[in-house]
Amino acid sequence: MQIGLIGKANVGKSTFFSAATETMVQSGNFPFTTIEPNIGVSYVKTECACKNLQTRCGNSLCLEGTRFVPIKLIDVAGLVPGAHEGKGLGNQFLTDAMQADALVHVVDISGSTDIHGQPVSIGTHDPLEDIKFVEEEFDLWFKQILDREWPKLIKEIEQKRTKISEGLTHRFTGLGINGSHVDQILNSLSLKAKQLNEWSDSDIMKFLKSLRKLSKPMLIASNKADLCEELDIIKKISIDFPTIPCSAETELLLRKASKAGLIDYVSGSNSFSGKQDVNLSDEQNNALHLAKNVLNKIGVTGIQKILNYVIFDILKMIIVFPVEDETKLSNKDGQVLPDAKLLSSTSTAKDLAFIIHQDIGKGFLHAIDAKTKQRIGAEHYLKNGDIIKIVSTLSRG
Ligand SMILES: Nc1nc2c(ncn2[C@@H]2O[C@H](COP(=O)(O)OP(=O)(O)OP(=O)(O)O)[C@@H](O)[C@H]2O)c(=O)[nH]1
Ligand SMILES: [Mg+2]
Repeated sequence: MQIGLIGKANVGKSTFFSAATETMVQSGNFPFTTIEPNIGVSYVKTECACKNLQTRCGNSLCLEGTRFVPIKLIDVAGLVPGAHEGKGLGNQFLTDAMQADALVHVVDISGSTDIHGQPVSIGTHDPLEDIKFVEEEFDLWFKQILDREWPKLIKEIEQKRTKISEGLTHRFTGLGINGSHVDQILNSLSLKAKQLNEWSDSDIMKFLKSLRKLSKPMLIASNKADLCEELDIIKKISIDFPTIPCSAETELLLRKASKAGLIDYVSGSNSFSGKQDVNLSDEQNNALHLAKNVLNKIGVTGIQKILNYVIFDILKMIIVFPVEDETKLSNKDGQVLPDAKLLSSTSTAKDLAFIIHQDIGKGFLHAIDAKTKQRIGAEHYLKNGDIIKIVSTLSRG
């Protein structure tokens, strides 16, 4: 699973990335600090299956029954109006972003960055403008790709060398779009039976917009919320766009302080605590005081909430714990709940087998639900929190 961080220049994408991945990348209060994409590992936070057991599993990614499951995060260059035509850093940005399964659009909600990414006074830029222009850049870029191919596509269909759905899919496969996305949109817009040369401009734009929304669902990260006097703007945005307020800078500060052993803080918490035996400098005290004020204002820093929302609420993924020994809930080495897999909510036992290993999938016999001890078949749908043993002719080891 990969989540892409996108948005105008200088809104805090790299700060979000550094905070979420604990990998320091360059950030700065000027546009185009990032040119090449940064790729790193972050985590979504969920309940570990050991929460209901007598003892904790002891996995290094489990903290007292809270499990951290890895996901990939990609931080790309900032976008300017006209990027689809190559302005700013051009449309390489768009190609990089399209490698993701979902997008987090980072917006400076405090209105202190203008459309070109230059710092301006708080509240002087309307963040809604950014949301609209970024979506438009994607749509215009999709349109450009399709326009280029349109005459060829019409010819292929006329000569019966391809069908509408196949031909369209082919034009977008490099962008992580598949036949099922295209089919769903053609059906929902009743375009399947309409000849391509009869499609109006409005049909084309509706198709492309819907295709983008379905294949790259987007959440707005209302960043720099710490700078806002009041948060009414977020309510306004949330009427039309799903959004979560956040302060990437505060999350980064808390993670650094926690890593340095100055405070106890778990990402996603609404508080942190100082350590008794640690003396803080005035500067550190001030910074932590400011961080406390931010948490009082927005509840949590929002970084963890955003990643969790994308994975569980937007992409509707589930977590399943594969084990090799269904009584000890362990692998062959005795590690309890050794792995937590992120799966789509329509995954079956056999899908899990293939995700563990191609050979395990090919030799799938049946599976065992370790909680109920019941045998389950290949087509059995898995649910969140399941602990599953796969029985396969080709089981490893
Ligand atoms: N107050 C505040 N400042 C922030 C926050 N997040 C980032 N910043 C600041 O905003 C500026 C830009 O941050 P970056 O992370 O470099 O922004 P970016 O979107 O990656 O910028 P480009 O790579 O140039 O597109 C830096 O000065 C950050 O310290 C936040 O939550 N609150
Ligand atoms: Mg950056």
